[in-house]
Amino acid sequence: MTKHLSENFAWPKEFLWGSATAAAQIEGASHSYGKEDSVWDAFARKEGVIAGGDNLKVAVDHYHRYQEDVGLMRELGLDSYRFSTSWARVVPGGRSVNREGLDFYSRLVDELLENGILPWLTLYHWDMPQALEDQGGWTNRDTAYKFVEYAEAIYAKLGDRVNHWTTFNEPLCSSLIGYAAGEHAPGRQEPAAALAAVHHQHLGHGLATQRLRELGAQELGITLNLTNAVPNDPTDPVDLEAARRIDALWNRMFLDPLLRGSYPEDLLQDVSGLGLAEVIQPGDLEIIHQPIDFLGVNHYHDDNVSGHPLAGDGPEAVVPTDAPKSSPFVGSEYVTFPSRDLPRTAMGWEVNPQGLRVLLNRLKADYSDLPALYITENGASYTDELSPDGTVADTERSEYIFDHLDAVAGAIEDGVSVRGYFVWSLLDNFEWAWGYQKRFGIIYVDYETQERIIKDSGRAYAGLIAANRTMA
Ligand code: GBH
Repeated sequence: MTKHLSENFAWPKEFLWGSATAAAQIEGASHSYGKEDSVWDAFARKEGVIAGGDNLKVAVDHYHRYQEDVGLMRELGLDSYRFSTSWARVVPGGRSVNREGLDFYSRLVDELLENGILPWLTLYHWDMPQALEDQGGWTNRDTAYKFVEYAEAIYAKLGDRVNHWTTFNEPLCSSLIGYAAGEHAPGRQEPAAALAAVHHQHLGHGLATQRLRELGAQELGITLNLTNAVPNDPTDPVDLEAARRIDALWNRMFLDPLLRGSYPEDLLQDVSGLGLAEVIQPGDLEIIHQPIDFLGVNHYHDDNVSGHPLAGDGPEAVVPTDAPKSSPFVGSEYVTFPSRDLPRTAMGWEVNPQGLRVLLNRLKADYSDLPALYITENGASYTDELSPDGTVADTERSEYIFDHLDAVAGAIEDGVSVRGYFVWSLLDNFEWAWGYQKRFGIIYVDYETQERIIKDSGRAYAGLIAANRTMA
């Protein structure tokens, strides 16, 4: 690996070094110990929606191997572990609370604390009980209230030991990709439903934040995936307009209600006719605009955006109607993402680390009430080879991680308050629509034997953490 600024940077003393996973991607035991179908279990049974026909039944068997996995976290020297609880495990069938499910998370939290690792808990990383989806899922306003009941159940069990609570992980994905593009569960392709899903997740966030605060939760926040929308040609008004739309839909549609208590005006215009305004009830935005203690930022890549000219002129201009509708770009289906001359990961995503510095600075500049920032996900998929000597020389992943840490260090130098970094992911795991074909772990998993092997990137990351501990 080449030398990086982040290796000699004076990281803030309290900077949190972590790694992240999500329940559905690692646990397995998908129909055991009282757990029933999540939307992802049901989705995976459909023909042709998951690469290789993969499913979540065993995943990386974390449910049975959590002690070994916490041992590995300790070996890496992690300060904190970001994980999620499964709604479908804790409230199977959306009915009553499953004690066995809660006990599992209780054992996990105890194991973490005994090993000196701070638990960083996310309530929703996409695995709603299928029974609730059958009642409309996130298009149904009641789901926001059901989410609060689920949050209360978890808090009652773990509130004495968990201080860091994240309501949602990337509501963009579980709304736009799940309900509009249909590439994620529940696999619906209905733009209006996707916007209702956005609003009801926001509402669920606000209500749960209020309730957990009343119950005494210490640190409350949400995680968003944020992506710079870069105009392909910054001198072309068509590209600038396309980038504005994507920024409104992918970033500001989430940031503004949470941090300002309103949806962006330009977004409301872009998606007018798709029912968003109709699902917003009086008082909702006050609930959504709860004070939060941190904002989690997931960042992987920038989007290079171009557009087609609008049909018509001035305020009468409209998006051409021949646009493909089955896309996550609700109301902006006509935009295109031309490829640039940049390296790419195995996902095909551009590698452009300084984009993260730009993004963090933009958040600081645009939101006066910005809470503390944590990078709650950043990482990369590459084709890993397990060599005969039992090592994985994933130099590209190490470079990716350290290049992004350089960008975080740069943002801290610029005066942005970034308090921690969680690598995605601790373990190779079920990569949603890509099944087990894409590996993101800093720990390799042999899917036949479930053997875990720390990759070179994991060792490099552990080295950085250790160096900072000595300096502190
Ligand atoms: C995260 O989402 C998830 O939280 C995590 O569970 C997942 O395993 C991890 O990332 C890796 O995928 O349509 O080609 O322009 C990632 C968020 C949002 C990143 C959509 C890619 C668009 C790619 N993703 N984004 S494209």
